[in-house]
Amino acid sequence: MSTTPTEGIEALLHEQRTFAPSPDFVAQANAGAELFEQAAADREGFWADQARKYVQWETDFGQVLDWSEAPFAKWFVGGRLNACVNAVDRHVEAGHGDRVAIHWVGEPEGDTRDITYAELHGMVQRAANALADLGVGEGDAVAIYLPMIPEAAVAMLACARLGAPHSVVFGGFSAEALHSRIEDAGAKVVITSDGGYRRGKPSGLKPAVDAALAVGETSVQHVLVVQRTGQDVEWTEGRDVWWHEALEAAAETHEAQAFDAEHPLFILYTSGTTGKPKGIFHATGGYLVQCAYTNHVVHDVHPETDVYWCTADIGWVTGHSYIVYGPMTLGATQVMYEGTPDTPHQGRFWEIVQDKKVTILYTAPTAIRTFMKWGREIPDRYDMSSLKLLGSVGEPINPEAWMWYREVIGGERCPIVDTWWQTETGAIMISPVPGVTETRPGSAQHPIPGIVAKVVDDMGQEVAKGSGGYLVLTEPWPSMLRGIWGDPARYKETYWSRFEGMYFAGDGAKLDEDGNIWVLGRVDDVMNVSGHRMSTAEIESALVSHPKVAEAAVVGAADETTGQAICAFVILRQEAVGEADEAGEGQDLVAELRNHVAKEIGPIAKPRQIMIVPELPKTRSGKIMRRLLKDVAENREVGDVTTLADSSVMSLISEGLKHGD
Ligand code: 6R9
Repeated sequence: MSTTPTEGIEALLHEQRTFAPSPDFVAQANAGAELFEQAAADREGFWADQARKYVQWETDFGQVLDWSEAPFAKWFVGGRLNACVNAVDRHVEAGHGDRVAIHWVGEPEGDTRDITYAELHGMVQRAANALADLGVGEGDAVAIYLPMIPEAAVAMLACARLGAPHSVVFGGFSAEALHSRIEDAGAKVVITSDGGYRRGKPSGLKPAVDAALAVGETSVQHVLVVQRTGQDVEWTEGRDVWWHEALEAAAETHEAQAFDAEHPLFILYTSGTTGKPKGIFHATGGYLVQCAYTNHVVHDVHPETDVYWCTADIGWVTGHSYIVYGPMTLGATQVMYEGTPDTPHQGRFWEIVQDKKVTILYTAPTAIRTFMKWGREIPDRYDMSSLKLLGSVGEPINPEAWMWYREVIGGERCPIVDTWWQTETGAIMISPVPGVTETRPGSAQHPIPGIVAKVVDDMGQEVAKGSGGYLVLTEPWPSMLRGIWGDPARYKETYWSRFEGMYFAGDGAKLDEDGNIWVLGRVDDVMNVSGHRMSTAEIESALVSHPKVAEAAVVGAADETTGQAICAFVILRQEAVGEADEAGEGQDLVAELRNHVAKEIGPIAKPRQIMIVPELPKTRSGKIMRRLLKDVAENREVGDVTTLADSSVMSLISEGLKHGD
């Protein structure tokens, strides 16, 4: 069985099975083959049509794309709009106020809320007024650090309503990580909650905000606190404000103003190849257009009839584009779930699908592989006949997981869309179009209409069918990132310098004989753990910040469930070596280091394995040869060591590890 995304890729490319959509699906599908023709005939004209179809403009745009200062793009030039009005107000105005926007399912059983578009409208207006009362206005950044509760979506939309870029920080990140993100964006307000539920227990969030703001000078003037768990919180008078009190005190109606299409909508931090996370920022118009368009043609959302569920956390880009901005701009009904898939039992997801009659499910391969491990008896207990389409995102999906998803979850009737995209691309780029494409297990297949993607070799030349190379985007697209917050040079350098005039995605890919694209995973020092991007450099610097660590090297090793797992090799400082040698101390130290990483970055960054070694393999120029460490971490015969400065290092490492067992 090939269990990892990149292992056995040769075998993958011989995958011959294809699945055509059923006539029933085709008959109701939002998109047909003509969409490809329209986009190919006139790409910019095509995007102009989508922009006017999916988004309500306060002022229509003139020029579709201004690429004169490439790679800095302007889309829908001169257009003015309000993202929140598009996601909320206009559905109420169109008479759909009674439609449920969010079927919210809390982690504790029975803790649910249904929120209609009319109710959402009331909430975003009050929240916008409350933020304005705290001094937030156009261009002021707001950090959001919340669990998966409706207020997270409301907070984002209220910011958008004011033209205040939001920066959502995943609730699993530590105080340290939160601090650097708050300060990099210069956030004026932080929106958080007392806590959230995780695996049946309340756990605190506000303490991390308090700690993040205690680090030193801060740009933050106020902290808005949602009451979720009711647990005790420390309170800083004058700074902290209860969300419910602020909303109650705020005016009921808020007149939204339109902003320029290029006005920044949000910043979202993602791991890069250096230790410093990149603040990716997106502009309002193009982003909204592509989110709504893709949610309509790829997920095939029919707002009047579907119940859509994207299982991502709002702290990741998938939650931004496919919980908040895509589905809500369409006026869809969706499920939002607070907890983990195994709380209180391993059938929780399927129980939700059954109870809420979910028709479209969008989740990640790591979750699918976990469900496979738990066994099909669990989903088999539930009635999932409501499902009509399944989606996958975040990492390559191996054909076994794809087939299991199709058979066990989709009852062999639902098309699967394997969607490739990134925080930077803002919305889906490569994916089957479900009423058109004959799907092939394990491949994201082809760019969607309006997008141009290629696989190129080292020299930037397109590769032949059957060959591999780098995934690039050769034309700008509406939801493309507009830059890295405060660092235009890094934007150019990271994405636009590898190949002349092309966006370098950082992923390796192959073309099969039929021209399908198979995305293989990162070719840089970014790992993909359960669909979350983690930088080797960031974890290395967290390890080295521990007083007992002299040097660290981190690699992503293949893992059956999480795709990749974090494996760290650590050289101790001289004074710590003796200590670790004493019986039992080594294990304690490993635990201490894992906790240290959790404290610095967050529990998701905890290495699966930390190996204490006497040396690290380096080239003569001093570069750590992660390839060799990967061999060790994956229990393989160590590869070519001829470029090592000291070729005995690898045997030293292997010897040390054997004794260490
Ligand atoms: C949306 C999201 C982006 C990286 C990307 C790639 C990997 C995402 C994938 C996929 C293969 C897919 N990735 N979707 N690889 N097939 N369908 O995940 O954004 O967190 O920025 O990660 O995830 O390596 O470069 P982000």
